[in-house]
Amino acid sequence: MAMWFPGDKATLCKGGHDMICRVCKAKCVQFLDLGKQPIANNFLTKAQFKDELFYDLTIYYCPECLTCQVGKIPKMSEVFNDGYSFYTGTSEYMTRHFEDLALLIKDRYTPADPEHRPVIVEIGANDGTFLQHFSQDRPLGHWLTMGFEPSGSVAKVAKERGVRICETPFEKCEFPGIGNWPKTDVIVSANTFAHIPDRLGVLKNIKKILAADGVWINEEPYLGKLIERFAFDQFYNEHVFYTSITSMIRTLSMFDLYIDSLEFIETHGGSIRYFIKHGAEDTGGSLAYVIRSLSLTFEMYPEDRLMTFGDLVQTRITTLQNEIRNVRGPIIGYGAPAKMSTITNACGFGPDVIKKVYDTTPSKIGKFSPGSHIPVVSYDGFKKDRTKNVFLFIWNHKEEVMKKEAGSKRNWITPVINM
Ligand code: DWN
Ligand code: SAH
Ligand code: ZN
Repeated sequence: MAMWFPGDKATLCKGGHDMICRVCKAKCVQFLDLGKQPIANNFLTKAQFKDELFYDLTIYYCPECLTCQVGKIPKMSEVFNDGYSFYTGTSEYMTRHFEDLALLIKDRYTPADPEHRPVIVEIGANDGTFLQHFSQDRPLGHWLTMGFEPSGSVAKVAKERGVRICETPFEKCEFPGIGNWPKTDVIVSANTFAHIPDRLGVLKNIKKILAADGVWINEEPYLGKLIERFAFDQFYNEHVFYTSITSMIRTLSMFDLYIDSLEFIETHGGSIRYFIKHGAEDTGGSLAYVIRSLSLTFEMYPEDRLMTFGDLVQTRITTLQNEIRNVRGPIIGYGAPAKMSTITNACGFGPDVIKKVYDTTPSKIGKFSPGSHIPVVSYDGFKKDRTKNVFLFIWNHKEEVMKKEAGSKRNWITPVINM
């Protein structure tokens, strides 16, 4: 049975040394406990309430490689399967983002030698929003492609879009198990490297298939932005790792990989796009200098900062509970992302607090949010619903939402700050 008692589950428990780093095997230190949480993307029917799985959502950092990571997590097959409910294509902004990335790859990485057929692999291809630009009837159709996607629900949509999919988890694939897979010119992973507990397995396979002069483009939310915005809703079971530039440098160097360049991007609440290559950075190079300086400026004293951050998140939860308590009149939700699971369960917001949440994903509509059991209803009814107070769970899509809802007079409530 779900528990909705504010504060009950968000008790502070710090300083434990009972977890081994998934990257470098050092002892990790806990800096945040977000209590019992359900599987974040597991939107469920009423009949499924009684069998719902909960786990303890605790967040650690590693004092050696500085990688932040969750403690215990459910089995991968309980998370990424035929019922997986996040579809990249639900956001127009993200759809354009991935189209732009395909164009960037075309411009920068089309081989000079017309005889060489370029090869691209995507890890976490989801519904094919990105790789569809490389399917046969498209201008980039001459690229040889493979998308790795273990979640059957989204893989099906990718295949319907003409994308070649391998449903084996990337790190488990035995190359050349999928035929004599050639060396890969470009590997793309967006919001996926941080999802795979066997980080070393991923890196091992990347080393195996990446061409000597190939590039691995990896995008993921940036820990620095998460801290700045108090975006504690980014903590949930799917997000196993929370990366800083420093931790990325240390992890990659274990595999003789390095960050050739990086870009700060706006997606998913503030992310970094890393361009990673074989070898070691040129420590005398100007770019390496900039990257090191960035990590030193933003990521100094990570231990102190993370412990303090853990405390501040607890305060933030209390503030959010008070803010919601003081709202006059009913509240409805906008968007039902995985992040809503962490917020509603950490703050104790059930349907008594947020009556329902409007969303565009067909497989979520008619179901209930994990743990907090708020009904998810079709976005089609949103405009007719005159409720003034709207909790914007998809704050990371604010620009897109505000464009869509321009002119609608609402009191928008966002859970993050410093936007
Ligand atoms: O890392 C991850 C990112 C890439 O996507 C995954 N672990 C899971 C997922 O995170 P999320 O669920 O927090 O994603 P979003 O993109 O913040 O939320 C998507 C949800 O919002 C979907 O259910 C669709 C819905 N939506 C909507 O109802 N109206 C989205 C948009 C843009 C809208 O206008
Ligand atoms: N790249 C997309 C999807 C991100 S969600 C985007 O940025 O929108 C994470 C995706 O990674 C899910 O579709 C999930 O099924 C997939 N995934 C999870 N574990 C994986 C693994 N071990 N190998 C490959 N893909 C994986
Ligand atoms: Zn470590």
